Amino acid sequence: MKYRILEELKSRDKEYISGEEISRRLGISRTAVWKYINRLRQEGYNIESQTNSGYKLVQSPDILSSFEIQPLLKTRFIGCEILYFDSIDSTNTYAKKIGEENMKEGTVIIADEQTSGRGRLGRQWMSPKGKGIWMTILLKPNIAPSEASKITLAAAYALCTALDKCGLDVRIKWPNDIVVNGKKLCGILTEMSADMDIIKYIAVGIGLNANFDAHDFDSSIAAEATSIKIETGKYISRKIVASYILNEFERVYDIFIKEGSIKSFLEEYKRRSAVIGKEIRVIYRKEELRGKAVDVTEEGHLVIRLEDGSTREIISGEVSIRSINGYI
Ligand code: BT5
Repeated sequence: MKYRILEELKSRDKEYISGEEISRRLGISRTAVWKYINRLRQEGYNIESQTNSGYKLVQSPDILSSFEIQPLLKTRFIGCEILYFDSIDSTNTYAKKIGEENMKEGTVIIADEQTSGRGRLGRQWMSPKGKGIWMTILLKPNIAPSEASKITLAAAYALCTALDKCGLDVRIKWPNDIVVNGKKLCGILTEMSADMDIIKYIAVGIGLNANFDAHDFDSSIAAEATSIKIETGKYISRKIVASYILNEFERVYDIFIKEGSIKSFLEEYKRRSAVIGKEIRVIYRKEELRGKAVDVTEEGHLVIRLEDGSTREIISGEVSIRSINGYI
């Protein structure tokens, strides 16, 4: 009911609608209307009231609910179901719980805050309230499990094209980081449940730092992390950025599924790579490799030319890359 009242207010486009009209249209008492209006105010909706004119929506908060995001989507299936949480342990953990159930492909889980946000290999992901976009896209692709890591590449590429729209020049630090000016802006955590040759579901978790100020970062990551606000100097609307990401993700994912390959965006992906052409150090299954990153293959593997001149392909998912001098 709360959201039906919001719809009524939004339909007036910043003009007043009387409490009596809302109560008549929705079949509830005027006292009930008043109560719901107060709840919306508590959520951050700025609603003015005037004795003779009624209520007017002046401003909506930057909430990542389906109600706020869905009108901005141009997608067929990504985000058609959005599950929004004020606070959750981890959107990926939740996605894994519901992934086994009959959830629709493209369901998106978003939280304003994560209390146990996860990175790869049990690492922590800092996800404070209201500062970022913490979301997971649930997919059920009909592809071989061995192809799944390519979805991280597709997501990274889609994030780049989405972040272009925010005026940022971002780069991909293979396999799962998006960086800007050498600092980490966003991380991707792709998790899968599969039988031998069939995928049950894939959870693509995206953690994007939106409105952090420099002092908001924990001291352990402050030197390596950045946000859209720090880079552009402007507060951004998270719901708009979230909609860019979901729109772009569906576009790129559709290409990948239709063509069964990352070929059509691989060149552009490589152009945006933060590592190709750089001397890097790779920690791969506790072994340290040093060399030059020279390519990303159609399989999504990183090719390194080692110091002895031989080349080695590193598969996605188990690698940390640190340049010889620091984070990137
Ligand atoms: C990642 O792991 O970069 C994947 C992060 C995925 C987070 C999303 S949020 C929505 C969804 N739900 C989840 O629970 N997770 C996903 P990795 O490459 O392992 O990087 C983790 C490392 O990044 C940490 O060890 C820190 O050094 C650093 N880090 C932690 N929080 C950060 C932040 N907010 N910004 C930048 N760096 C961060």
